[in-house]
Amino acid sequence: MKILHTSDWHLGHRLLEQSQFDEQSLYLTWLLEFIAAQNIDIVLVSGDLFDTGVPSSQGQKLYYDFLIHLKNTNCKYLIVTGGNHDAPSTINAPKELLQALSIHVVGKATENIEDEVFKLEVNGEEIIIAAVPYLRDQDIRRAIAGEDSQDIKNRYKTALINHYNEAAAHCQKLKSDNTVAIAMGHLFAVGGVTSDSEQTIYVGNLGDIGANDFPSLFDYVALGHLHKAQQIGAFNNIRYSGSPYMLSFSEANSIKKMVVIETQYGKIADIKEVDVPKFREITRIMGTVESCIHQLEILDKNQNGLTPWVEVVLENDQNYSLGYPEITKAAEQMSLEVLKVTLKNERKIAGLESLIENAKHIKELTPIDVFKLKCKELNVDLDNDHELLNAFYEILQMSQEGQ
Ligand SMILES: [Mn+2]
Repeated sequence: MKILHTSDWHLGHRLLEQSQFDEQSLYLTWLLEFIAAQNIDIVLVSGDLFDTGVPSSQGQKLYYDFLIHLKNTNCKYLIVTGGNHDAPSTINAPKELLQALSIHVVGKATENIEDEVFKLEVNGEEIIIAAVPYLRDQDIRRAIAGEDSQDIKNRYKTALINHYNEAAAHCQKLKSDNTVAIAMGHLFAVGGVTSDSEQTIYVGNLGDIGANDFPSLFDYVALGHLHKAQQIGAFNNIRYSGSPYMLSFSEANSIKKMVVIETQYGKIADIKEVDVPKFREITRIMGTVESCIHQLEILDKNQNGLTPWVEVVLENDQNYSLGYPEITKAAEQMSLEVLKVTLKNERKIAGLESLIENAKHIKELTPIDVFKLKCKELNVDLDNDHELLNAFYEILQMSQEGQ
């Protein structure tokens, strides 16, 4: 059977206040054709189906239209888990109705782990899916009741691992020898063997888990949360599919992917990345005012598809107040849109510099130390903002991977 792993559709997402409805809609139309042409049996969406907890009616319509059209393909099952952007109640509201259509939704961690595990059958072949959603601290804390309360720093991480172990134990009960088991997840997993040196800084109270923390029972782990497609360290079978279209200029020029997993005789026979077509050019150009205008002209000539969106980053020696109107004026003549013009090094670091001056040399500080100092300076309470710290770790890992 063929399983399609996707995540992070972020339906309803806007880029710099511009609606991305058009590329979302084109993606879903293309996806339906892909599912039909490739005879996909099961589709997985590993979290962040919607961009916000209260999605726009337009975003919801995209989802429900997709579900209706999916019924016209040979796809037997769809499994959707909630991500950190989703409101569990939004995902779960139509649960019973969707279940009648072989669509399973898990908006948040369930009371009983049994409710996150699905044993499915496609043409006589069985498969088990542990549809683990994004695990909020308050949803899984019960899992560590009675454990060492002093280990507060690692309690969330421990709870995460416990949750996956419980899911695996339940899969084991349902599983015969020739059954593939797949786990889903929406979290930040640290790169396995290749990033050992950085690994220690990612633990602590964030609870990020590494490739080795996933129970070996799972033949494949279908992750969401990071928007760039990637495998975790050396593990070909633990992957992020990435988002199917660009959600920020930082992803400009990247190729969007999905993953197709093929099983045969109860084993994984093939894991293959599939490129998603680019329905809109979203790009970032850099240079002097003159060079940027030249690059815009080239882009304008070569465009196809939806109106390209561009971020222009001017070199630091450029005069912004002269360059900005010059660029927007030039762009008015073209059929592309410049959404943002910035100077390369706009952010001021003076505040931070004075902050660490009396502490120690900056080289003695880790990036996380610097980030914490900066948050302190801005009166941001990091202890109560896991998401912010999590986002920082993500960016840090990406930059260390040289992206
Ligand atoms: Mn996401």
